[in-house]
Amino acid sequence: MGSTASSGDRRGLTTDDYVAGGATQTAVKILVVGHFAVGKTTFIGSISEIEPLSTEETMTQAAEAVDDLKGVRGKTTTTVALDFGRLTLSERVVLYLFGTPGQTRFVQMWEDMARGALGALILVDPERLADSFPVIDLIEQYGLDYAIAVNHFDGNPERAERALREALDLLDETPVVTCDARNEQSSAAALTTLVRYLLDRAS
Ligand SMILES: Nc1nc2c(ncn2[C@@H]2O[C@H](COP(=O)(O)OP(=O)(O)OP(=O)(O)O)[C@@H](O)[C@H]2O)c(=O)[nH]1
Ligand SMILES: [Mg+2]
Repeated sequence: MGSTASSGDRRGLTTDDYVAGGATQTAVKILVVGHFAVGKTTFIGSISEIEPLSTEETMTQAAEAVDDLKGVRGKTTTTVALDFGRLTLSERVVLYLFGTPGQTRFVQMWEDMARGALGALILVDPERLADSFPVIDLIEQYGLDYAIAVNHFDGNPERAERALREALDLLDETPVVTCDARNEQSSAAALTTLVRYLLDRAS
């Protein structure tokens, strides 16, 4: 779990650039989404300054038939409702992170989750790119701006960003960052990139 945020702009953002005059703190809702087993729970767990709410359940044999465990070593649980965490990005910007289950059978939850969100960080496993298509489609359908965080799993070869952009059919302006969801700094850097992008677009 991430450490408690200290005051000041420890993520390198300057507060006054991003918060309307007079406001002391702005709460920003961000979705952390991605296909099954891409690292959503790990990501929120690595960065949340509060004990993350997690709804992990042991995977059943029934789930094994539908959830593709190929390439996912030693995974025994899956998120059945949502992950929730909080990150104070700067003195005045607080992110509320909602991790949505990756399996398409949970898609009805997305409607509620997407409401009021400023944008989404889409976690992508470069070895399972096709699994990200429906996730990206959904986020676009809800009209949310997003950045891509390529979660680098051990032993996977590096992928050229250009090839990945083409494979995912991304707009040139869509930010793509690599991250290790287990690492607080790395996860924070991905979120900072997303928030900068969202705020630039909003201004
Ligand atoms: N090497 C490596 N392993 C990771 C990384 N992120 C997650 N993992 C591992 O990948 C597995 C799946 O991670 P989860 O965080 O459960 O993935 P999830 O997207 O929440 O999965 P669901 O909720 O079931 O869809 C776990 O065993 C993690 O320890 C990463 O950045 N690098
Ligand atoms: Mg999960």
